[in-house]
Amino acid sequence: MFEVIGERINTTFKKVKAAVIDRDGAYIQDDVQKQEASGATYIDVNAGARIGHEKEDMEWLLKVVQEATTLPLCLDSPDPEVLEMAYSMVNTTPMVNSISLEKDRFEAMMPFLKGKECKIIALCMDDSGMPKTVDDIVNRAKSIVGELEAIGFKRQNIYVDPLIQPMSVDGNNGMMAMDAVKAIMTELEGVHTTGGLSNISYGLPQRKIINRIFLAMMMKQGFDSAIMDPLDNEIMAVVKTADMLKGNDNFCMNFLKGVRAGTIKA
Ligand code: THG
Repeated sequence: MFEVIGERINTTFKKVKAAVIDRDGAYIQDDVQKQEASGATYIDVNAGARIGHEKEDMEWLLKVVQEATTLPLCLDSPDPEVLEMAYSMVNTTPMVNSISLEKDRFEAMMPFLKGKECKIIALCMDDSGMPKTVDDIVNRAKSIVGELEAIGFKRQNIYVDPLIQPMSVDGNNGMMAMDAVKAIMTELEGVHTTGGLSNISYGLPQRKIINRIFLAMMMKQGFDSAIMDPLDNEIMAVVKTADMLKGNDNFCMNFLKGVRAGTIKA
């Protein structure tokens, strides 16, 4: 099944940031419930935007979010200390977002992850920066998956993030991500792939149409999860329709259910 990681509880959104500053739990809980009702299977929680307050904001958000849903959470921080605190607070096995090959982050995360029960997002990032070629991405994926397997992680619990970069920055970024996903899903059979879908459209107008079509193209390559906005009905229709076209929907039952519910329409 395609996993929809709802991206909306993130303090880069002005309204979320304001709600966090005001400790307005009702706003956060309403948003979480809307994401769940729209088909999110994980709720991403990111408190990174208020510099110096990330830990306390994350702690408050996790308490408030878990009062509103039993969905598993995607704990989103570059800071291993914040992730450890967040891990200790969750009621359901989470997705930890993320680990990378950057030395400081890798060395802090590995001892913490050893023996833990969780899913993990592995970024194809190292100290030399963002990947520049498909080979960069795939080599980093192999290296980080190997390291995680060595401490006991099963491939089914590893979500490789190829790092989707904007088309407005380089016209090759779309094909680079698509080719990388295909190679990762073939050469590291059993892992999942995920990533911040809307990165692709950053800096361009009409972002939603770009995100929707890119998702369909990525799903063709085996992309089986995304950090995205589940309140965009059209992109949720893309998820169900692409899954159906890939043959993952017995007798097109889910597609037909969506049509009858009115959520898939042309
Ligand atoms: N990979 C992984 N995790 C990630 C990302 C990724 N987590 C964060 C991000 N990328 C995915 N989540 C978001 C959240 C918000 C937005 C985009 C991706 C977003 N924010 C508005 C903006 O920046 O324009 C905020 C402005 C507003 O509307 O208030 O679009 O790639 N593993």
